[in-house]
Amino acid sequence: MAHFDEHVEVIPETKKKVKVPKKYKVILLNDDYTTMEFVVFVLETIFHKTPAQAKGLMLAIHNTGSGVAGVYSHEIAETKVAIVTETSKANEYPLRCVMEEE
Ligand code: NFA
Repeated sequence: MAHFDEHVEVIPETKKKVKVPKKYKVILLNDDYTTMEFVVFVLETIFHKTPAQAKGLMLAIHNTGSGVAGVYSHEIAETKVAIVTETSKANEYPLRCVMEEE
């Protein structure tokens, strides 16, 4: 008697802490060669800005050197950067796009 549990393994509790996912700013950088029209096109098609928002943001990037096109999860931000970079290269523009932790 009193030997029911002699083969019972005790498994240590594993981590169960919930982490708040970080957010990332996707930033476009000004340059002297990319056309304003192409930047507006990128902002409308890849970042879903209205024509008025796209024009305003493009001018802000042109005037200040950079601007935030959107804020996303790590994976979505990486994908946006890749799509902007590939689309720019395909159109022979040097437009740069980077991500930065918010
Ligand atoms: N500076 C570019 C031009 O005058 C326009 C531009 C805006 C480029 C925003 C990149 C980002 N044609």
